[in-house]
Amino acid sequence: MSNQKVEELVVLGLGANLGNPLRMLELVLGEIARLPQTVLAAQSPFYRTAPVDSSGPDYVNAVCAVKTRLAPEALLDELQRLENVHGRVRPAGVRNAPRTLDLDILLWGDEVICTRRLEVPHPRMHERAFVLRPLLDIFPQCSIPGKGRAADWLEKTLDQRISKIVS
Ligand code: A4P
Ligand code: MG
Repeated sequence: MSNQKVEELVVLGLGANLGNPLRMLELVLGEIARLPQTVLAAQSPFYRTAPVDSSGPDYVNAVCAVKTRLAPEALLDELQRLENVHGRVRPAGVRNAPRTLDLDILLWGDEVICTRRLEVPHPRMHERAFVLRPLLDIFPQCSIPGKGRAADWLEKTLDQRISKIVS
């Protein structure tokens, strides 16, 4: 894929490290595929990853790409609803607390979005192997608006432990 082809594609990041993270991500991918006005276009392999600026057990992470007619904040509403349905708790004052499910909007085509509720590209995605590895699996030429080639950023994350889950 090239950026030109996927301009309308929205890339989502999925992560979990409480409960049964792999099962959770499999389940939620099915739910994302059934969101209104939304089609699941691609999904990455699953990865086991060490917590980055977080605590608790290893995470399972993946990314997926959707085509959607929802507006960005309407999609965010749907993703937060899924997080809540699956028992996401946000302990007051704890940054990056362990979680049953985290759904982030990573990319919205080549757009830059900055509202009170939403920052896209996700401001930390380029520093994280748990985003970059699965992103490059489904989108090898990916360029992050304002940051450049995702592959170049991945080279800077070699200290972050990550391994593909082979099923
Ligand atoms: N928000 C702003 N921009 C966005 C966006 N692009 N996508 C706002 C989603 N939400 C966005 O999010 C807090 C607020 O961010 C939301 O209300 C929304 O309006 P949250 O999901 O409640 O909190 P969070 O997940 O702790 O924040 P965030 O920014 O997603 O955290 P990070 O920085 O992504 O860190 N280590 C491993 N190995 N794997 C992980 O998945 N995840 C984190 C989360 C840390 N370490 C990790 C992992
Ligand atoms: Mg989040």
